[in-house]
Amino acid sequence: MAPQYRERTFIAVKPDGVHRHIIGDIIKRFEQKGFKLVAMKFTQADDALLQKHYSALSKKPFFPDLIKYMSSGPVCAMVWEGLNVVKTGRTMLGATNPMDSAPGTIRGDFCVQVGRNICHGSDSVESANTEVALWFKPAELVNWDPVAKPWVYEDD
Ligand code: IDP
Repeated sequence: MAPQYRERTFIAVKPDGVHRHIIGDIIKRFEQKGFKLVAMKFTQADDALLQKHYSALSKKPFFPDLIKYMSSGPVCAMVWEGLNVVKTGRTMLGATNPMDSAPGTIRGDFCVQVGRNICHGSDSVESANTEVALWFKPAELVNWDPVAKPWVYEDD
């Protein structure tokens, strides 16, 4: 498969999304779009993992609350693959603050406040690679080709 179709992003349903039973809706949107699930785990993240994951935000005033929120319950961590999946995944999630997220986006449709915005998505290819490696072992990433592949991609 051509390398541009192999781009990967890290998507996680946050504890509020889990408690509110929105895991299925989020998976459904990525599946319907045509992206391919490569890895998924239901897990309770510890503070050490979350501090690494959000290290770029460690100086923000909301950082302690963010770690508390993200460690307060299970998350559904996933890796999705496909053409332009990082940028498209962010578009599907909507703006960080649900007050600014357009209707039709995941955050625009399912949540209200920035500190309870139900879903994470990598913001660049570089951070996606870092996040995938932080949350998953290489052996947990499944290599497979969906039978629908030629119905999603023109030339592969
Ligand atoms: P992103 O999740 O859309 O990439 P970031 O700026 O990286 O946005 O922030 C990470 C997470 O931190 C957000 O998704 C949200 O849960 C939380 N967050 C961001 N800004 C605020 C804030 O102003 N107050 C409370 N929580 C915030």
